[in-house]
Amino acid sequence: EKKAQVMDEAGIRRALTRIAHEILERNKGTENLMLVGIKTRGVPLAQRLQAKIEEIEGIQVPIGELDITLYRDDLSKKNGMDEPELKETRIEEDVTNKRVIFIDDVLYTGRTVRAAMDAIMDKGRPGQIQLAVLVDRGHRELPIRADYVGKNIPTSRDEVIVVKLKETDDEDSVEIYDK
Ligand code: 3GP
Ligand code: 5GP
Ligand code: MG
Repeated sequence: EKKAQVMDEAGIRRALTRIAHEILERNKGTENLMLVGIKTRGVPLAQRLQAKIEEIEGIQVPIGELDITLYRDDLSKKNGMDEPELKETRIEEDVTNKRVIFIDDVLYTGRTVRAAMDAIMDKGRPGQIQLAVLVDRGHRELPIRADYVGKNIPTSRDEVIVVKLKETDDEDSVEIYDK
């Protein structure tokens, strides 16, 4: 059941424009930057940030993607615990000494990001890893935080944030639903 729309198309666009500027400010430009989208919706968000950074700086930063999916086995189901696992990596550039910025739609427990850090560190030694998310809904289970946040949306565990993007859905919106 839908409870509220918290971001519309213009709100998402403004949040991504701000995050693009924050990324450039914090990293003093584009040197060694690499954007890595976490599938599904982190990938179009990374592409949009890449385009905005190019508009601002005239430089196209490299982009990659990780597919991390919740993995359920009998043991973890019993405990009600799902662990995210890496399914696929598409990162062409060498990550060594790069400033890797993960991009995801929603940050929740932090377990997906932990799996993403494992995956990237298997490929080399990044100089830094940063995290940008469109929505932080709280309820972290690990000591992980985002460096760039579109919007903080305090939620209960019974709620779910539905993120729609034009590239994957019919529109740009962020809505809160009851599970
Ligand atoms: P995404 O791949 O675009 O991030 O996790 C798979 C999909 O399920 C996600 O899409 C996400 O939008 C959606 N989803 C909605 N609620 C939840 C949730 O509570 N946990 C997870 N892991 N995914 C959720
Ligand atoms: P975490 O691993 O931090 O618990 O969850 C992060 C991942 O799960 C994100 O990639 C995100 O897609 C998904 N996720 C968790 N909660 C939600 C939610 O409420 N809405 C959406 N859209 N995705 C969620
Ligand atoms: Mg996601």
